[in-house]
Amino acid sequence: MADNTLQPFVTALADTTQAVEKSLKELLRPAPLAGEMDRPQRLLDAMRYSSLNAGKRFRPFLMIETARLFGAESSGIVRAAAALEMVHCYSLIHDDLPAMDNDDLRRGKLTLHKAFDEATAILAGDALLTYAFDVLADEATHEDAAVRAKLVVDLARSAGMGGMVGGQMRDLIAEIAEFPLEQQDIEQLQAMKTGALIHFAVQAGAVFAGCDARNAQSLSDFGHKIGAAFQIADDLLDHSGDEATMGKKAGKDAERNKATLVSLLGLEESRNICETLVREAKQALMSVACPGDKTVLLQAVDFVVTRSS
Ligand code: GRG
Repeated sequence: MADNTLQPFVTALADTTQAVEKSLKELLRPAPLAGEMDRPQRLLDAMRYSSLNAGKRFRPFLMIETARLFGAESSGIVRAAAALEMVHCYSLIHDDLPAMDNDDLRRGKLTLHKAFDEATAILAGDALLTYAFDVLADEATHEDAAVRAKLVVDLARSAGMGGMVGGQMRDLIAEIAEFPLEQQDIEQLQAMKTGALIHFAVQAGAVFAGCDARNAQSLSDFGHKIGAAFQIADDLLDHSGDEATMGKKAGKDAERNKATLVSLLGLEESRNICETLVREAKQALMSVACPGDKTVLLQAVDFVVTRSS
């Protein structure tokens, strides 16, 4: 996965993975909550299949470590990180459907619609998305209702029509467009489709930490830059990565005529843009005034562009 020189980051990511898996298991238990009538076993199985024991948990890591910069640590932050991972997993489930990318492999195993069936995959995605907002709005996530409301609104705007879903729409339209998109349109599409949830991870960490406006702005810049670098690195991996290591099909972007910087500008220019984003992300992070150690987040920036899956 990551290069060995990133050891503190690798350890912190493993800690996040363990904490978030535990929280997801607990949240996806069979017993219904007050107000729920029942949790159908097949739906729970499908939700668990797609959200447990896999995935890098990079977004939860960003949320938890951003909050930790300011000494904020709580079981509520882990719940919020699990909620974000649920939204991410829903997006992957729906993205893999025949009506979208029509993929057979995700995180090294059969996609949900292949392992179960299409209707179950749609419902599992719907249920993960809905449940994420339940988790954020619950008092166990934060005692202050205003904080919970902010998390809910921020996630809705990052994941919805003006964020991830809107970006996915643009992505699908671009596949069949007569002319290739221009660079700034691709950048906006990617900021919406991929960047918005990554930005939310950092933004939510800042909310839990109760950051002042200046630090929140620096962290927002950090979130945007690391999100943009993440997507370009993903496109570079799709072009030259190894299918077995990635746990998903490679070469899909060219096959599906995806609008990417790699297809528009080529490998070298895309790598240059990615390197610039890495520098700018680190600068934004360095300008945050906080008591905590920034090492693992700085290393996370390097991980984004050196990862092999
Ligand atoms: C269907 C509403 C809807 C949105 C789909 C997430 C997404 C939008 C599409 C996925 C296509 C894709 C591969 C985008 C590139 C960036 C990305 C989200 C990669 C997957 O995230 P990772 O690498 O995955 O963090 P893991 O499996 O490690 O969690």
